[in-house]
Amino acid sequence: MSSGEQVAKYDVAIIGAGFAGLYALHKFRDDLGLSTRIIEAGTGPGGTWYWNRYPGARVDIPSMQYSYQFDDALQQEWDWREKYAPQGEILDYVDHVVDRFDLAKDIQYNSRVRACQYDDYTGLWTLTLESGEKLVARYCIMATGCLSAANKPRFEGDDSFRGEVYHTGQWPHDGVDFEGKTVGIIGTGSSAVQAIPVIAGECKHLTVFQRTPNFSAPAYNEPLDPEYAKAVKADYKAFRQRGQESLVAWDIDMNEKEYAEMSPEEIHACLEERWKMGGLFFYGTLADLLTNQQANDVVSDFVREKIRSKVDDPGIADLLTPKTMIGCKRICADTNYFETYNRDNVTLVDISEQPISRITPNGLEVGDESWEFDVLIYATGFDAMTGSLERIDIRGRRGLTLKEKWNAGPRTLLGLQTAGFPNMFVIANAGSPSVLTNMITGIEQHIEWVADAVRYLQQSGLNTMEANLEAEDDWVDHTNEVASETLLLGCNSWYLGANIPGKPRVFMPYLGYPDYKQQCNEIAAEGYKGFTLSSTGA
Ligand code: NA7
Repeated sequence: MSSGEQVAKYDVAIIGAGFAGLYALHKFRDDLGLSTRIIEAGTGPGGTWYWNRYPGARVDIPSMQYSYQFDDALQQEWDWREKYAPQGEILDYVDHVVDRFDLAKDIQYNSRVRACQYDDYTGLWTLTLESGEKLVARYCIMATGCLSAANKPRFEGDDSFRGEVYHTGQWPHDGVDFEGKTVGIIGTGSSAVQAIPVIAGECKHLTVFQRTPNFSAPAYNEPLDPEYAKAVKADYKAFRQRGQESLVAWDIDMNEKEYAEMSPEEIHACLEERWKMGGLFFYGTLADLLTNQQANDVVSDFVREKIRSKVDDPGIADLLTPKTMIGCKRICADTNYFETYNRDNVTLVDISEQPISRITPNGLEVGDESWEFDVLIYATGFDAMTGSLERIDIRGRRGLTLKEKWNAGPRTLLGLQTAGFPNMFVIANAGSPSVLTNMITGIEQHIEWVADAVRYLQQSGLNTMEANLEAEDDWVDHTNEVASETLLLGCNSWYLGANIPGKPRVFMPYLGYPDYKQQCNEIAAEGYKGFTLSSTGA
């Protein structure tokens, strides 16, 4: 930094203007009275919902629950239009929140953070933007999201394709006109499951390249029943409380009985009933769905049968039927996904044994077969959770990089801090329930915990908080132990980093929101046990 250079100074710098960053700004600026700035790469707020504009994008948690609960007036005044809000409606809500809490004036858009460097002597973080601009802050809030770093696998010849190329996670703001066009899509994860039925209805022909079929339950999306919304609003507190007590941080109306406690007839009736509830409610079938192989098998087989019954061609039905356990990856919530393969203008190509060989100027090749199209869509997901953090050059004490520190997988205490990186707080990412829950509820819990911690520091005349290595090691062991009690380690998912070649195989999220929250509260009550609180710099 040259001596005459003007560098803006803040108490708190927040990276990302998604749900986490926006609430953090409100909390730190308006409740704690700290000078706070959000740096955001996009041209508007919304995070994941700003980028993921692909056709059919919508939330898979009911809108009445996928929203902030920190302000009762906000939840009373907002009216959701659909049971599962589409991407545009979620952005409307985000805009409303930005206006209501006057957040825009402290958000710097169009600014991607290239590096964050901690100074051991001053205890301050310097953020360097891609433009070269720098800013300094004592607290650094990484609200960078879990599904932000798009994964675009490289294939031989991938620059040679002459048509239009898109990634579902970086969709153009003006949309894509598919009329009269032939389209190829790689991937059949949640994004593709939502996009495929819509694109098939708009384009001339759609070819789907599938490596692994996915479990999906119908969403039964519809306009939100105003009477239902009214009833929820009449006692929103109790409704939210049920979410707070749930394993996944939203009211899923969980069946509390395990496999062994029910007769086969009862299980079947329960499965049919859950299928009618649809979407992620299907996680609530049996209490031991993710911990008992027998329970999982019976639920998996039920959904496999449902899938087969929807697809006319038995060969295609077979390809679309998942062989893995249900819940290995997040169950998708779809609208006519499997039925779309009954259309004349849709072709399914199995690439499970013979991967894509190369991209060509007109399409792609799989072994000896070539496929041609005008538009190529990568629905290939994300370098989930850690990806968005590791794309920033983050350096903590004595220049230690986060990348080096997390070389063998993310290491955190409560998912909130990592030793060697004082005053850096990571929101809803690896080491916390995050993606296994209602993200917004998890985010609010995190921000409130961090804000309380900063308030505690201030009241104690201190300004620095850092996870202790030993406590962090214990947390990593505990997170692994919790995951090892489930079936989730035995199959491939992005929870384990398995979708990114070379990424360490570590189960990243923490399973169990209420337990997690209780541990956070206990640690705070014990004066932030496991963290070192101190004073650094002036
Ligand atoms: P996902 O769920 O990670 O899905 C990505 C899809 O892309 C999946 O079907 C992958 O197959 C496929 N893929 C990835 N790389 C390749 C290559 N190299 N070749 C062929 N196919 C590939 O991402 P989404 O965006 O759909 O969903 C992300 C989350 O958003 C989701 O979990 C919800 O929480 C919401 P694979 O399964 O790896 O064989």
